[in-house]
Amino acid sequence: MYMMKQSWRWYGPGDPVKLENIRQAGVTDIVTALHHIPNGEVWTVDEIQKRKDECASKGLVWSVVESVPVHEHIKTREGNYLHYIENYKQSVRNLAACDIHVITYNFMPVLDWTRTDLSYEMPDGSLALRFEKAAFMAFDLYILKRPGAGDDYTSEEIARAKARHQAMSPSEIQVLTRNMIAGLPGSEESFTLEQFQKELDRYKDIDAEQLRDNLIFFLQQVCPVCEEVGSRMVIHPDDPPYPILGLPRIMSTAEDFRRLVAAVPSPANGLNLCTGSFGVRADNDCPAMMREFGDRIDFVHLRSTKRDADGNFYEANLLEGDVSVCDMMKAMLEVEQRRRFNIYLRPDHGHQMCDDLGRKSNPGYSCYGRLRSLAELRGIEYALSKILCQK
Ligand code: DNO
Repeated sequence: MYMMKQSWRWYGPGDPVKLENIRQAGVTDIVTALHHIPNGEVWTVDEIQKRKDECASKGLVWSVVESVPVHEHIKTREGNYLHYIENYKQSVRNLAACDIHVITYNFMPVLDWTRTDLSYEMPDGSLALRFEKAAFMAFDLYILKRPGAGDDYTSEEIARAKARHQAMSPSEIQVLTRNMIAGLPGSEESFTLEQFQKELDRYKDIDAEQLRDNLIFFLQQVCPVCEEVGSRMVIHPDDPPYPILGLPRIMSTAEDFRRLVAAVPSPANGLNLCTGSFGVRADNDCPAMMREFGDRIDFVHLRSTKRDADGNFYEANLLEGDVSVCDMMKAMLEVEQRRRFNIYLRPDHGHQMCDDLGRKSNPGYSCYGRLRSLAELRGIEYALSKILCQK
């Protein structure tokens, strides 16, 4: 039977979670990136191999990249974008030379994933990541003071944001600002408020259709190289999956990926199905997406958010959120048997809990919470595989 390859995101030598601990979590594969190489530069075979060897020395295989970042000039198609695309192709070739063939990337303008609160206390005392709509709007309207922001919200929302802002202490404002723009782990950029507004301004004339065209252009250049070396680009969805701060978003729904495949049918055009990101929208059905796009999904992030009617969401215990993890795992197992392929699966953001509380960690990427999720996923897979075998 084809089972998932259990993998774990590791931020490299500076990650407080060590490779030894990861091995004890029972995973076989590492998901990582060369975060020390500036965005846009080529990843050399030497640097890639060095990291690979480090993983191998602890009995682990680096098999998935998350991410080779896409330079902002490629997203806006200006400046040195052609040069950056050439560099990207070379990194793809070099990764393949080191036997790494799954490459995660995203096409979110300016910001990668976004949360307002990195330590939202759960009833059991563990800490979760949260997106609070009123705090987010307060940041946009009253802290960043983005020109035109008022047009993006209803008057009721503006009133909520205003009340929320007025109730914030200076230190709360500082923390919120840092969470929004200082870059969460994996984002390759961090900004001051002024720099941030300048970055947003670069997208003034780029709407969703233009951004989509730029993504298509990028893939048209990179996919042929991937085909040559047997690799696949897997796009990570927008998080949260809708436009924010006046920026366009183009990978938020099944229809977005359908359109991308229609424009770039290359088999190298793949999806990193992140149930946590897509799952924030009630109209995204993750197991159905797995069944529809399964041939192009080599890598899955498993986590589950809980949303409410006010547009807030928090990252719930894996089995208690809005996404049906069991249905998702079943769809994955079925795709694996059909494709005769082992999908790479990693537990995504876990709660900060147990000994990780009070210890420095990358938000969402402390050890115990992910260990808990992985154990649950492994149990579900084990049980489902037994049932499927009996049929
Ligand atoms: C957040 C991550 C994202 C993801 C990138 C992929 O935890 O899932 O930062 O790595 O969007 O390019």
